[in-house]
Amino acid sequence: MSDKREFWFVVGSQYLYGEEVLETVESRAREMAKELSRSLPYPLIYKVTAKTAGEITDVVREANYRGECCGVVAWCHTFSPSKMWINGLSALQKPYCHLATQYNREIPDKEIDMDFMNLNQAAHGDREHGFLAARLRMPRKVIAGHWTDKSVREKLGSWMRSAVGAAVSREMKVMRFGDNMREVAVTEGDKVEAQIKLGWQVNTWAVGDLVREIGAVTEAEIDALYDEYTKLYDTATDDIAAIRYQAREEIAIKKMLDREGCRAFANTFQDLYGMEQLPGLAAQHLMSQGYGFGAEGDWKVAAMTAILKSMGEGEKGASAFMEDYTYHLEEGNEYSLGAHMLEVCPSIAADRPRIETHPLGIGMNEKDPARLVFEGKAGKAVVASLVDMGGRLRLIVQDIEAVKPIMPMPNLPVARVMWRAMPDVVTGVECWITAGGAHHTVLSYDVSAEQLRDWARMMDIEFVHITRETTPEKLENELFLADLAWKLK
Ligand SMILES: [Mn+2]
Repeated sequence: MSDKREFWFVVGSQYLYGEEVLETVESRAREMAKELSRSLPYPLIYKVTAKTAGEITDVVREANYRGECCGVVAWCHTFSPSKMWINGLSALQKPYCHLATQYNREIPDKEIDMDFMNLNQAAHGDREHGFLAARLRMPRKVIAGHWTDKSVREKLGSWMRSAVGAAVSREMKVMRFGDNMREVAVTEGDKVEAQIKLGWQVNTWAVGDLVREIGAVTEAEIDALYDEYTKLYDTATDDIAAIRYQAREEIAIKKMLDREGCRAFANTFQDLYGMEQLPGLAAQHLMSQGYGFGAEGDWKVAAMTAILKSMGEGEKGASAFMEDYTYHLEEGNEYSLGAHMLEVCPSIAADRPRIETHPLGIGMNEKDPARLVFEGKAGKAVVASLVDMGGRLRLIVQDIEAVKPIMPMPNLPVARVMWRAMPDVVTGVECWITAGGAHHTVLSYDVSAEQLRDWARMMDIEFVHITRETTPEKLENELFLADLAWKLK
């Protein structure tokens, strides 16, 4: 994993205007990068005022090579003939954003003359630059507006987070304990395709190795993590031994993940050989630290959970492994209830979670697993599902409005989130099922659909967005055309 992350600012110009203009362009570009960095989630580093094909190729080679460079932001202060960009941009392997801005906000009525026009012609230069990227069919983000505008900084910051998600994806290693749940289709997928497209290294480790690691955890290690649990969560059980066993599991899983550089893991209740409990609290507390998790062997949702977390605040944002469980279909007052057998991340909790222990009806549990129970936050969110369509990956994102659960459900022994899918619950379900979306998703309050669209573009995979405006008819047509387009690609 790369600890340092930054973005590079490359400004287009040419030698036509003379030294003085180029010096002005450079000093302004430095000022802009410095000022923008103050309100962006990652630093924007000024690199070069590009005047030749050689300079552009050099900076692109460097950007490709440097692990800390998560993307390139380009802007043309003056006209910058774009044939000089062909060799460089053709070689670019990092996410690319075209910031179509200009240094001055307003046209200076009295001062404007031909010197001003030559220096400040981004409207002209950015069109030339945009044509070339279009001609190269380059995946890119275009952001327009004055560089000091809040909306421009927010868009750029949001794109940066998507690019960090792309970097995390390329570094992703997923640890699998056990195979997929028997007979389940949607959690399957082509791991070679996932590595080619997304960079994920998805491999398996023996449950027996984990059991040995669990056995080697010391009481002192458990004491320390148990203390942390009690600081963060209320204890609503007398079964302290069950909580301590979850701590033991968490420590063992974390050691194995960190030793192998894995940022996500998947397990299955059908293969817990030698373990007393399905990891519940253990998986939940690991997720709160930024690790991804997928149940029933779902390595795709495990990696996606880690990626969406990395795109949020502090690279471990409010995103959680989620499952659509059951509906409330009261006419005019419909909701989805999301939960899981145990493993929902407490980063999405509305209040302080409680640790509870309850029997678990299915799986290999010898003892009642400890888990965190809480209600999810209210607010706008998305659910995202990555499915393997055979020959390509499809990311399906649906806008949702989470609410405080409309009933207490005192006998439900797991964390729960209640929401209304867009455009409405019933149509939303029709659209989701039409698109082939899974029951497992990542639910995120931190990551927007636009960020996921940017991420899907960076990874060159299909993106389907179900919004307030989506109808089953339009969606069906869109999926049909996309299917043809992706087969031709
Ligand atoms: Mn599940």
